[in-house]
Amino acid sequence: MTTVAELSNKHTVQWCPGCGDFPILIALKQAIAATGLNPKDIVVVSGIGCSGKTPHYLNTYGLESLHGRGLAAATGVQLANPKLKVIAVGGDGDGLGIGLGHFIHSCRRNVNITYIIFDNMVYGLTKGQTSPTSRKGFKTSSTPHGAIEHPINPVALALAADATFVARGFSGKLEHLTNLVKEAILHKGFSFIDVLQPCISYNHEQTYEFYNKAAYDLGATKGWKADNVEKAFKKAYEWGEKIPIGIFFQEKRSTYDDELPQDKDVPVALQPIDNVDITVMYDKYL
Ligand SMILES: Cc1ncc(C[n+]2csc(CCOP(=O)(O)OP(=O)(O)O)c2C)c(N)n1
Ligand code: SF4
Repeated sequence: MTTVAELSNKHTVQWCPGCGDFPILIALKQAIAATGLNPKDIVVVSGIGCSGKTPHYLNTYGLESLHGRGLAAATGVQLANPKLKVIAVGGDGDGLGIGLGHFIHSCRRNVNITYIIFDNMVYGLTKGQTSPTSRKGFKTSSTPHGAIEHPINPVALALAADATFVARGFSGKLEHLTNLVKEAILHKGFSFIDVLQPCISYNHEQTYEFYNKAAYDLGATKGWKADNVEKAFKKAYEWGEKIPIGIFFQEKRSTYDDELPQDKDVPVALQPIDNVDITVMYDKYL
């Protein structure tokens, strides 16, 4: 059994004091510990951003890839060795701006990875520009007169792209978030969590106070079942005085690696290569 302490390392965490990234990191550690997974079987892959630093702070395998390419790299790792548990993390700018295509395709392919968006509705690392989830009218250095675009709804987008596990968390509700991450890790297929996360430096609208007032637990709502995509859509658009958090939708479907003939017997990463004569390939292609 892995403990939270064993998942921690000595790297200095470089987030601003009070950043909503901290509770997500704790939730991730607690959830991994609760699943009983061995850290040597886990790979945490990120894009670039404040949130992209997460793999550095965990005692698992990790890869900080390129901005917007976390899911592409994570897919490669998972397909090369489906025995690994791959967790992709990144910001709303990373995953819903430059990386948006990867997000939609990962959902519909049902790649067997967990994907957590640290959704602070702003570009944190580059000092506070408007992101794809910023509210219309949100003033930043890149939109001094207010954002003119309508924001993306990540939960609705994941539902539309046929993800098999779609959830929303809030970094101010640690126990709830830990459970969500644990359920997402245990789900077979693409499990997505949009985590509402205050950026105390560059977003003074979606604060802890804002979410604390509005967030309520969908799972504790009488009669709620996360098995109906139409009902999930309706809930995904509830935003304002009340904001639902929890699992919106979950279903079983074969995963991308289930369908790949190359992965059926021995995964690519585990195939013996000692006796492979690569000079044949050199002669043919070089
Ligand atoms: C290809 C490329 N384009 C742009 C950048 C600059 N860049 C780095 S992080 C970032 C956005 C960060 O915002 P977000 O993804 O929301 O993550 P956060 O920092 O808020 O966690 C940008 C534009 C980059 N590193 N690479
Ligand atoms: S800039 Fe925002 S997201 Fe980045 S570490 Fe600071 S508070 Fe967190």
